Amino acid sequence: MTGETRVFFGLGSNMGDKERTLQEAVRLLEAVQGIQVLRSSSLYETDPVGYVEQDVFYNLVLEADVTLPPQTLLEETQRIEQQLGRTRDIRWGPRTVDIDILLYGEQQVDTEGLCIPHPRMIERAFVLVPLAELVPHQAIPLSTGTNVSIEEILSKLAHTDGVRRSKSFCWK
Ligand code: PH2
Ligand code: MG
Ligand code: MG
Repeated sequence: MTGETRVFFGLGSNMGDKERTLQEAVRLLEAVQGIQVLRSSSLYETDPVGYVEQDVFYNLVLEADVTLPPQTLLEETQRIEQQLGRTRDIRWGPRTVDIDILLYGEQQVDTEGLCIPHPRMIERAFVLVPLAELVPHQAIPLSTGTNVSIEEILSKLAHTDGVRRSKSFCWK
């Protein structure tokens, strides 16, 4: 039995009943032995990034205590994505649900198929804004070997207007 690690997940949806799907995703994460969801950010409506010819997203960030190792956690999140009807057609394209592991304690993981901290999170307002709502002062270990707080990274982002707080997110 390993100890508990504080984990942050980024969730997104832009197909079907987005809010419902996100609630279902949280319920399925909670149901995994070794994952205890502690808090959720608000729900944000966000303009699509990367591939723009698609519907707006709902995004949120979850804080959880986890006893599973990173690779097992990835397998669980992928299983839940599939269970909720995720198919992988267009990179960065429409999805019923996307569950990304953003932070796994202070650990840096770089294996095939899994990179933590999530490599693109520091440039994505749809991740940083909800994450900053939960833990603004938390430091993110960067690949350069330095640690920078979420607040600080967010303050340097040029655009956050594509990320709009929608409402509180009820997941219990
Ligand atoms: N996810 C992507 C690509 N683009 N844009 C928004 N607004 N929200 C997302 O979750 C998102 C995206 C790839 O994972
Ligand atoms: Mg993603
Ligand atoms: Mg993903």
